[in-house]
Amino acid sequence: MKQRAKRKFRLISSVLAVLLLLSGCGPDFKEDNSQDTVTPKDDSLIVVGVSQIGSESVWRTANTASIQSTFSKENGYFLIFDNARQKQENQIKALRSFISQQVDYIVFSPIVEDGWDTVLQEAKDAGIPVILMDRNVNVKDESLYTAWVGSDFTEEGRRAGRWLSGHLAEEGRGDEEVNIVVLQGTNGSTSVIGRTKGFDSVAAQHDRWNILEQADADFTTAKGKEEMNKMLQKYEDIDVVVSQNDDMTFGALEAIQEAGMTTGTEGEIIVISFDATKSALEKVEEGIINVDIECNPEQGAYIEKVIRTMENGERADKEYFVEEKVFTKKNVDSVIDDRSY
Ligand code: GYE
Repeated sequence: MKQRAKRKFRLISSVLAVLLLLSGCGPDFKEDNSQDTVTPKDDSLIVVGVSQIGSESVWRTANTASIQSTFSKENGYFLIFDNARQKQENQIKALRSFISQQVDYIVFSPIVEDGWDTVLQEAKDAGIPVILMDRNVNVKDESLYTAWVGSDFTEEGRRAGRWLSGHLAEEGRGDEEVNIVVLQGTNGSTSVIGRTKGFDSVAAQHDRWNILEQADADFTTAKGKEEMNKMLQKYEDIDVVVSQNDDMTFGALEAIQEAGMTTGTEGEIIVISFDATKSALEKVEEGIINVDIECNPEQGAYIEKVIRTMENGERADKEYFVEEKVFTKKNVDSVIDDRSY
């Protein structure tokens, strides 16, 4: 049997086993049964197992949509999709299930950077290439994954810092003391590590920028609101909120409004956000959010390029950076109508 045909055979048997388990004839195999359980009829389909972090943000939902539309049957793929609901242990389980199903490729977005060596070694031993999407891993041996596709998070953080520096200078406030609070996303994730490092590197060049606190708000609106509320009670004079994604920004905006304060181009508090989803860009247009640092979730095509390269027997690059911009009131109109997420 050819390699792919062999894999298909194993896949069909494993999918049958999963179906049995899901029908109640065995232990609870998966928390999420969103994976496609239809066996591929066509042996030429490339089988891709995707482990997504969860659905914590609008960005994440758009990222999932990009994957699902790229790895379709029409495009020659058989997609097995698993939503890990914010748990690393669920991602590890999903990866192991992809390995036992002998998929052709594993694509996954690691929730945090640490803790992947063992399972990635298992994938490598099984001869299955792993492509990292969005976030990165911290592993001793980089050959444990084939390629990474995502954003330059450190540059995103620097962009936020550079924008703030330019904005304060434009307003003639370049010499003033500036009090900054930061809402951070999932602790230990690449996006948080990079954005924090990038912003901090610019802040370090400004003696009068005081970062009062960096609070962990998990990339969600509810936590963004909760942490912002606490900081508003703790600090009297907040000049800038740096919120590491739009979902947390929405929570922060609610908290600020409820506290009777204003934000944005004409307001008391400067708001810097990340992601640039449509609803946040509308707030940029209204002048409620000052600037949104784009993070591009449409990574499906980039990942497909990696797979096509490998299918052609060529070596893929180790890193692929997606394209991103910075949006303020001045240029937001150029993108807002075409934003699908
Ligand atoms: O900014 C946030 C999401 O890792 C880039 O994760 C991603 C981040 C994104 O939930 O909204």
